[in-house]
Amino acid sequence: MKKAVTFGEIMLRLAPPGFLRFSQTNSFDVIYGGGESNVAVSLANYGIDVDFVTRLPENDLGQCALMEMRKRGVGTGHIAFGGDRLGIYFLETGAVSRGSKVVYDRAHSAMAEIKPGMIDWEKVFEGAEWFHWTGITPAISQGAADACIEAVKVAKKKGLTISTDLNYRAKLWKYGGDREAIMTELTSYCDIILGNEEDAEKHFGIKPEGLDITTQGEHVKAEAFLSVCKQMMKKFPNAKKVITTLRGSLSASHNTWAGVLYDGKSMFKSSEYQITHIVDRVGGGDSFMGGLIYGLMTWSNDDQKALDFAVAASCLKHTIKGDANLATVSEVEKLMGGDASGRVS
Ligand code: KDG
Repeated sequence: MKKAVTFGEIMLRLAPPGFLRFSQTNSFDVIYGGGESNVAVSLANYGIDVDFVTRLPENDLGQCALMEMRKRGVGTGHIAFGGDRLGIYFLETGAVSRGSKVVYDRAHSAMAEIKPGMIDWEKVFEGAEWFHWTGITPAISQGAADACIEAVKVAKKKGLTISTDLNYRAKLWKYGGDREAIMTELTSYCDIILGNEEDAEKHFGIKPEGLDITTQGEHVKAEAFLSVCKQMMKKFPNAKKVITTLRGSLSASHNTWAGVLYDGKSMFKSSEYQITHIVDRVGGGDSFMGGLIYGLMTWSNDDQKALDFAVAASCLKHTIKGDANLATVSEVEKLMGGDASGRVS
């Protein structure tokens, strides 16, 4: 069976039930989430042998996060233990004209205090063919950034395919790390780079040419995104594929296409879906990434199919409560097999 590894922080998500505001609620719904654990759950659901690597505190909350991963079929054999706390994030779910709110409580978490040398990457990558990290991990702390650099170096040496979701998080990067330098170094090891136009601009100053996307919204042209992909490939010549998604497209409540994939020669444009009823939009990008990794691992010669699988997987995620996508391959394929512009309700 094909084996993949993801590396990052899993957090406790505490959200007021329904659409209550923080100031109204007397209780929180408990869910676990994190960009890289969400991708691991997607891959496990699709039948990929996947390990999630992180650092957890040796207390009951760390144990709960560990059990959550095990319950979802994700390998936990290389998780490090130590430190005092599990990261938490609070989520107030918004509505169409009132955005959701996220409050992080993850400073000094076990994962934020990880350091190089705490994970035996040679062992982790034995038998693995894919390694995935995201821009969230180096944003947590210098130690997490250094551990991520250590991981990509070993993954590269061992010949794994390395992917990233650039995942710019405005509320992180508070520890004083040089974001552009760190992200440039890490991304230079990647074969597959995913990001939206905000990620490309904030991390690398790359903007779509010839179009003001802030005024164009969803009518933005695929060619503008192709220009982002081309600039990214120029900056990161090791990359084999760059995928640029339209910000908000993976969580939008209207008709939209999600983005383009560029392999250095051809551009593939994603299919279009209408999400008519959103249950939970958190993790839309991670479910896209999980679908994309599965698609590229499964149909190595069919980028269009991999992209279409990723978009359909992301659409289905919006019908599922929680950060992680619990849709199955057959559910995603059923949606892909429908009308070219499908409908999820
Ligand atoms: O992509 C979804 C993630 O943002 C969510 O699961 C929480 O990892 C998270 C983060 O750092 O925001």
